[in-house]
Amino acid sequence: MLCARGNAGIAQLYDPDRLKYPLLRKGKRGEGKWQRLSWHQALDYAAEQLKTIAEKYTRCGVLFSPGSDMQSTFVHWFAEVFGSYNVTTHESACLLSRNRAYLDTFGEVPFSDVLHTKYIIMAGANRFEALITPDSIDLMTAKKNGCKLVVLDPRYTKTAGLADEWYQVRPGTDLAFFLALMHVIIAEKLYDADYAAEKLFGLEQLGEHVKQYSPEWAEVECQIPAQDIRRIARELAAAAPTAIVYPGRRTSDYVNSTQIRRSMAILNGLLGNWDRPGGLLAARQVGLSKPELPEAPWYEDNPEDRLDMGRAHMMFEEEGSFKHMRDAIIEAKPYPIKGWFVYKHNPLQSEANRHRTLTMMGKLDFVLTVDIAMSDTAWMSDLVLPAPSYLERQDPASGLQGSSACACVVTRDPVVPALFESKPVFWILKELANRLELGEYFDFTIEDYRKQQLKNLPDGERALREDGVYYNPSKLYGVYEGRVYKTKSKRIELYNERYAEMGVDPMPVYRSPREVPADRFRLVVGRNAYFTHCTTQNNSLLHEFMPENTLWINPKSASALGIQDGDLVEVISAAGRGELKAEFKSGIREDTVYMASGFGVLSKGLTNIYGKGACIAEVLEDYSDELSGNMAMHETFVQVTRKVA
Ligand SMILES: Nc1nc2c(c(=O)[nH]1)N[C@H]1C(S)=C(S)[C@@H](COP(=O)(O)OP(=O)(O)OC[C@H]3O[C@@H](n4cnc5c(=O)[nH]c(N)nc54)[C@H](O)[C@@H]3O)O[C@H]1N2
Ligand SMILES: Nc1nc2c(c(=O)[nH]1)N[C@H]1C(S)=C(S)[C@@H](COP(=O)(O)OP(=O)(O)OC[C@H]3O[C@@H](n4cnc5c(=O)[nH]c(N)nc54)[C@H](O)[C@@H]3O)O[C@H]1N2
Ligand SMILES: [Mo]
Repeated sequence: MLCARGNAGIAQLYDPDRLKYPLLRKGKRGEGKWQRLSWHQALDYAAEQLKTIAEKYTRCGVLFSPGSDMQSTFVHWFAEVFGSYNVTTHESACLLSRNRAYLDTFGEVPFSDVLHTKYIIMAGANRFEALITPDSIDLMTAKKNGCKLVVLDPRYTKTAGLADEWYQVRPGTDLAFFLALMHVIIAEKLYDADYAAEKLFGLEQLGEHVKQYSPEWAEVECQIPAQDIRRIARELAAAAPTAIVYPGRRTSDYVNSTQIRRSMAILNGLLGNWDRPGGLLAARQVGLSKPELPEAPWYEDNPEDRLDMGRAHMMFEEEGSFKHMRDAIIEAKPYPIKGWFVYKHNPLQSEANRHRTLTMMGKLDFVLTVDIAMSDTAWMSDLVLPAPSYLERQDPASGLQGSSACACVVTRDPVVPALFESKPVFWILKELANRLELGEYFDFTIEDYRKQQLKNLPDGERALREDGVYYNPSKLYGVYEGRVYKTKSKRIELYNERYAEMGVDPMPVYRSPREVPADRFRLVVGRNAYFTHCTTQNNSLLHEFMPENTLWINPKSASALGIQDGDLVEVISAAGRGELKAEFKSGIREDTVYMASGFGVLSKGLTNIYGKGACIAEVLEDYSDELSGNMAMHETFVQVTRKVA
């Protein structure tokens, strides 16, 4: 199960660039002048700043952004008792559009039973590089067992390389492909009519709607041959219900991502694969209990809503949207935010349009970052607090579902004591709570918390202690028997009435993406297997694999611009620019370029990578999905020119 990053974890633990003690900014933001503080001084200072902002701007004047790890739950809890509902995480740069689409089709976000399926269409996902380890392993096993894998990607990824069929789809047009698949399946009546009558809502409307979307029509849009679309539709239907249109993971790509993902969800509905072996399964309950905590206080003077409220049609209430939050902070509308508590989140590298994030930070009086390294966001903060890495921490228990079968409870105990003066965020929050007269809400230990979480799992504590993991042997298939879907119609919604009422297309309507101008390329983003987002680039072991990022460019397009393999090029968009080496890749479309994230850092505290490569977050413009407010990172066009050395 260990991938390169897990194997290289020890170099993260002993990275000489680790943050070692609390640091207070001295010079201008980003100047890199720091004063070492004791924990006592640092916490007093932070509490003072938070109090001042709360008094002047209400408690919602502080934004919290907890990235995802097993202690971020405490940051959410702290925000709640402190009294701010302005919380936003990395999720609105990740998967919210997919979640929106599945919730609005099935009433919940499913897992795919990759291991047992016979046919998978994977579009806009790269499971053999963007590793979700159990799922990636399942996909490999399924393939060995004869499952057919069809991949759509404008780049020849490792997943494309191992697929049975790979289509270099025109970016932003997957919707045309999926609508055409439905066109064939419905026209040729390749679905299970009894199942449809019982479980599906709106099949008639869908049938009418997709009449216009023939494979011949789709071919012009997505550049996948009509005969292949027709054949794939028939193969898919023949394999159904043991067939999956893979729901995907990071779907922060287009302005209509929710509708693209909804077309995939609807197609899954038509395949009848829900709750069946080799299909889409409901998330499993692993049996953790929610610890009892005191009721959070209510603050009368707070504004009515989150700051980003209403900026997109259907945002998630607890998540909002980083993009819209940032816009609202810059505009100070409808009210000002002046403080920012950042935990394990590095928006200056992970959110599109770095200049905008810097502008937002310019509006803030106090930015506090808790990290293990001097990330770009830490570098631009006022107070930086050192945290222990995952090998040095005790964490609460956490439910984890890596694949359909792998639903388990995990936890973490330290392998080595915390290095330097690093302190877990739980401790930091407890100390801050004490200083803000909120101590009663943090009057527990992680051990107490974990005990409460495990109280309904008789074998839980033993399993975690001895096996390191607790598997809940709950039922995998058929959990929806006798149950209704959590949708308005109580069925699988091919047609969504709620959308129609809100003036949103109740079934996905195809609109052609903006044409890439002749002298530009579309920039797309994506993972590689060495790095976790923008975290492990500076890890000395992984750094050897990939010391800098390059611009993937098709040799034909490059040659037309006088660019040779390895030349330094400048990449310019309306948002920003970067300089990096060109790398010839014959497997990327001629109208598309790609670069990995996490390079071109501002922080001089990341000594292996400072000065290397370009920052994609600077180049990406800040489009967003119209429905969910999720970032849309594949909408940026760039100009590429050779730099004369
Ligand atoms: N090694 C590693 N593994 C990870 C992570 C990591 O940081 N490192 N992060 C984890 C996380 S948080 C996530 S969300 C997942 C992400 O997992 P995925 O969503 O599977 O991964 P991405 O790399 O974002 O892959 C998106 C792919 O879509 C392609 N693409 C771009 N435009 C289009 C288009 O219009 N149509 C189609 N069909 N394809 C297009 C891109 O070229 C890219 O290969 O990975 C997880 N696994
Ligand atoms: N260009 C581009 N942008 C993207 C993506 C992309 O593919 N390309 N993917 C998007 C997706 S899917 C996601 S999920 C987001 C992820 O975006 P982020 O969550 O911002 O990225 P990470 O790199 O996971 O982590 C952020 C910070 O956590 C710190 N950190 C790591 N371990 C620990 C720890 O144990 N404790 C503490 N306190 N800090 C720690 C790291 O040093 C880093 O500064 O990025 C999104 N943005
Ligand atoms: Mo993600």
